[in-house]
Amino acid sequence: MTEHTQVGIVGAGPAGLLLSQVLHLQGVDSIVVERRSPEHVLSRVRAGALEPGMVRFLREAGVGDRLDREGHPHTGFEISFDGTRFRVDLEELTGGEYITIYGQTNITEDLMAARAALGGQLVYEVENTRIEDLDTERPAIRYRKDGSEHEIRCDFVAGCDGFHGVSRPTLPGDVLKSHDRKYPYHWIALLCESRPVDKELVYVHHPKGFVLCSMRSPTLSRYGIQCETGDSEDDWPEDRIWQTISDRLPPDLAETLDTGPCLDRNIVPMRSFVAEPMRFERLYLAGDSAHIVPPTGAKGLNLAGSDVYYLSRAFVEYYKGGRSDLLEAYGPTALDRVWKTEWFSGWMTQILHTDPTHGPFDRQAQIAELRLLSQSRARQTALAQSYVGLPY
Ligand code: RFL
Ligand code: PHB
Repeated sequence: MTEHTQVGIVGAGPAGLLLSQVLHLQGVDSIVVERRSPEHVLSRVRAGALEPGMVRFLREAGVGDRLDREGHPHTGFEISFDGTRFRVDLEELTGGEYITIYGQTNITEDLMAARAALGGQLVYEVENTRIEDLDTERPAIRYRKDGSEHEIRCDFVAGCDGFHGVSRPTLPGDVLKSHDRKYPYHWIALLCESRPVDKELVYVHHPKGFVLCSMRSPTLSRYGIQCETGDSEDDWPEDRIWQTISDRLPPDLAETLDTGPCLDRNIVPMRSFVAEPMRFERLYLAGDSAHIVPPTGAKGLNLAGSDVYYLSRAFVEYYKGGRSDLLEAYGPTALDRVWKTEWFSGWMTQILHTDPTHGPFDRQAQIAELRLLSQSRARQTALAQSYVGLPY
């Protein structure tokens, strides 16, 4: 069966859903195809900290109501190292900006509900997705569903299918350039039924390894514990999780640490990755299909948001204003913000984790950098500006 639309979107994660929603509000048609079931997409916990730019964009997309009601504003966070702790006052250092804690699961749920309310076309549980005829005026997304072949003919394809999707590998080998950095440690990321250690996020540097203390609500805590690259979820039973967090926290926080059942645990490989170009013929990559950041700076979802912002503007200008310059500029515009954010996420990762390949010199230099950061308003201002996100 063949269907026709303006923009064919592969992937119904936050990038694909947000793109189809924003396009719809501007009168541009799309169809989204997704490999998994809606329940599976919603079961992925992942990100939680939203930049103010992302919050504004979600409101603009008509999915700001629950976010404004249930999201928690955070005007600062703490960094703990070498027996001391300091606060980075985001609001004061950036002239009033702050981040909002609101889970990716909620955003996805809100977007799914908004798409359904507006009659959005989403096809779940597709198999064998292929992107073809890119060198023609009407490329095709072909897939199998319920045992039969389907085809979507469109003007453009948006590849929003994450790191393991089919969009990026569709680019010819002599066009695609991949830039990759792997870190010699992973995280075990957890969502636990327990009181968060603090009102604000705490990033803990410790000789035995980093810990992120975050939260979703007053009774749900989110942790990221630095672990070894060979570890699996089975290596981390609950008693080991709580003992490790307690050992690495500063003593006053360890004393009041609340424990509870862990509802979700996931090994997260720490890597930085950028694919170039983000556009090839009529295929446009957005979100994790084009780039990955280590989770330390909380940027993965926010970067997917800025890609979708640039791409939706470009499609709308093309259809409404007959302009193709924004479509041509999409790759370089998005990549400029991606690379700056890659730099920040890599820096934040490297100052906070204990690198097993480091010798005594690098370890001392890392502590010196944290001391400089704790003492310098200029350095904290630079950190705060990147943490709340570059403007778009
Ligand atoms: P997603 O969310 O991966 O969605 C892509 C969607 O495409 C579907 N798909 C296909 N559909 C059709 N045909 C195919 N052939 C397909 N192949 C794949 C997938 O099923 C999926 O539904 O990418 P998107 O939309 O670009 O969104 C990006 C964010 O999800 C991502 O950047 C963040 O979640 C990254 N991330 C984190 N970011 C943060 O900012 N803070 C975090 O704490 C954080 N934790 C995480 C994370 C990513 C994780 N991964 C990738 C496993 C924790 C984990 C475990
Ligand atoms: C989260 O709450 O999931 C989170 C917060 C901050 C980070 C990474 C993840 O740096």
